[in-house]
Formats: sequence, C-alpha cells, structure tokens
Amino acid sequence: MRDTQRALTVLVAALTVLALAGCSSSKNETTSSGGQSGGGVTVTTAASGGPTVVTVVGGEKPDGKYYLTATPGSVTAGKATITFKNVGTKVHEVVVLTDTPADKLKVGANHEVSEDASVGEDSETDPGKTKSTTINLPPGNYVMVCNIERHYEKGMYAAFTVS
Ligand SMILES: [Cu+2]
Repeated sequence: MRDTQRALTVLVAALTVLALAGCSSSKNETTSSGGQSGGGVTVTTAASGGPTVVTVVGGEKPDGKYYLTATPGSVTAGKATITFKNVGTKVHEVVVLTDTPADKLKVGANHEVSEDASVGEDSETDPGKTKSTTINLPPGNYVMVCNIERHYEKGMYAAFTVS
C-alpha cells in the first residue's frame, strides 16, 4: 500500500511540473490575445487562434532530384508559422516568394532564383534540423523554394496558395 501511495505522489508531482511547463510556454504564444478569464491553465494552439502552422519538408530523392513539400498547401490569409524540416543529407532552406508559377521561375547564371519577391524564409538549415518563422501572408499565389545553388533546378520548390 505504501508503494502505491509513493507512486501516486510521484505521479502528481510529475503532472504539476508538466502543467507549470505548459503554462510558461503558452505565455510566449499568447502575447497578442486577450486570454481567457476565470483562471486555470490556458494553452493556446494553432486551432484556438494562434498562427496557422505550415510544415515544409525538404530533402533529396534517390534519383538525384530534390524535393520540397508544404502541408497544407493552401491556407487562409493571416499569420502563418512556416516550419521547415530538413530531412535530407545536405543543407537546405525555404524562401517564400510571391513569384509564380512555381515551376517557371527565372534562374540566374548563379543557378539561384531572385529573392526580390521574398516575404520570409527559414534560411540555411542543417540536415536533420528544423527552423521556423512566422510571417503575415496576404491572399495570393506563392512559391516556396530552396534557393541554394542548383536546388531549385533539381526540383526543390512547392506551390503555395493563400486565400
Ligand atoms: Cu536545398
């Protein structure tokens, strides 16, 4: 019986730590919201008013091509957190451009595309690493590219729509 009580005490302590950790991390994400009255722990997620989360995954394929995927590929206008996961073995990045169409961007002599139309980016990200940026996106057609030399030419881009 004593062992059970001790186990329960440990469990309650662990849950308290988790609740405190959740509380402090949610504070960073709720700076612009009014918050809820009535006490208790308020956890803000993308589903309850935070930025829309777009997960971008990029890497290399066995055939020598590179790829970039954005999920979801279409969001509503407003703040969006663009989280880039580099699942490849080379350094990659994501630049969000208003240039379109996605597969017809002009490639310069340096084998990169112009970033004049950039609205934000997760710059050079090491293999296995993740970077995030939160940007405000007006409605329009966008393209996400990895603008490291020759990567766009190898297929590292994804069309993206904001409505
Ligand atoms: Cu790349």
